[in-house]
Amino acid sequence: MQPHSLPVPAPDGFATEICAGLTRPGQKELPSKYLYDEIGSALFETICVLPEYGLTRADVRLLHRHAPEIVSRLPLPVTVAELGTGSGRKTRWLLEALARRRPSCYCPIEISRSALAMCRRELGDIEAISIVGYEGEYLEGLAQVAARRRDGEHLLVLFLGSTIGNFERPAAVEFLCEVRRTLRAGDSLLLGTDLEKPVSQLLAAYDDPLGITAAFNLNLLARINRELDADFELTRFRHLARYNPVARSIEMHLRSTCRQTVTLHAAGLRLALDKDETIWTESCHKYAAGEVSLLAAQAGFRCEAQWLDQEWPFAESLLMAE
Ligand code: AVJ
Repeated sequence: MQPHSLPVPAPDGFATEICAGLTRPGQKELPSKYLYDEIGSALFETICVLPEYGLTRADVRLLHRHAPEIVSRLPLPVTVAELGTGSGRKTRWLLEALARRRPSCYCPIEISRSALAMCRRELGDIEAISIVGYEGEYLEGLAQVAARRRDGEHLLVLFLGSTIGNFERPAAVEFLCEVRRTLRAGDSLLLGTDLEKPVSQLLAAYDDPLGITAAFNLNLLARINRELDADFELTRFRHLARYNPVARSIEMHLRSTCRQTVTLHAAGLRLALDKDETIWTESCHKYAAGEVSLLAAQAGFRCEAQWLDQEWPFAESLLMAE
């Protein structure tokens, strides 16, 4: 069966959000969700197989190992909605375990069209799973999935890969509250979170010797050049990854190596950067395993079960909407 796609109506906020971030007083910033155009998504796939970046392998190991138990804890029938799928590869085990119990619907929600296409190619062959993709923002897509559910059908929301780590801690709670508001009691959320580990290990994971993460980060400027007719000179910027011990996050920045001006022609913006000034592009927050259930409780979820990876500290938590 040919999976189909329902577009989520969303105005093109790209230019607006890029300009807002670059003209902020003080620290300039760019939204990390825009790292994932076609090139960014391909670079991220490569990051996921780097020896220094154990996060994705830990996530996949946990899902592979515990898929039958995760499914056995869910009230059926269930529709699975995934927020940000990437290639969709790690979701296979869960969907296969679910399909053995009951034919179900899988709704990937992705802002990146190329990731959505990758996900369809990757998971389209699983029998007894029908795919309905949503191209758009997480909460808008989720609201549409929730609006289309049938009577007696539960929802399982997947938020894997520690994408929640991109939020500051208070914003993470607020986001979980928003998710909870679209759910009913008895629905559930499977949340993947990367856990705290030695800083040296984290820095190696976010500043790999091959420079793939640097390319991933710099591609955001290249994307702005392509899409907003801008003239960022990529050789005048350096990738920077640093640990923020207060926020307990890895921060990614792009450091300007000289005093320079940049023009974003399509957005009508001219920008001045000082030598060593940085543009903040991403934060990746790290959690303590016990912290997840506290976070969840603040948002109206009860932690039903948690699975930990020993090799690369990472947690998969099954949270039930109360
Ligand atoms: C996709 C947000 C989970 O935080 O590790 C990887 C993104 N950035 N290397 C992460 C990322 C640089 C990743 N998340």
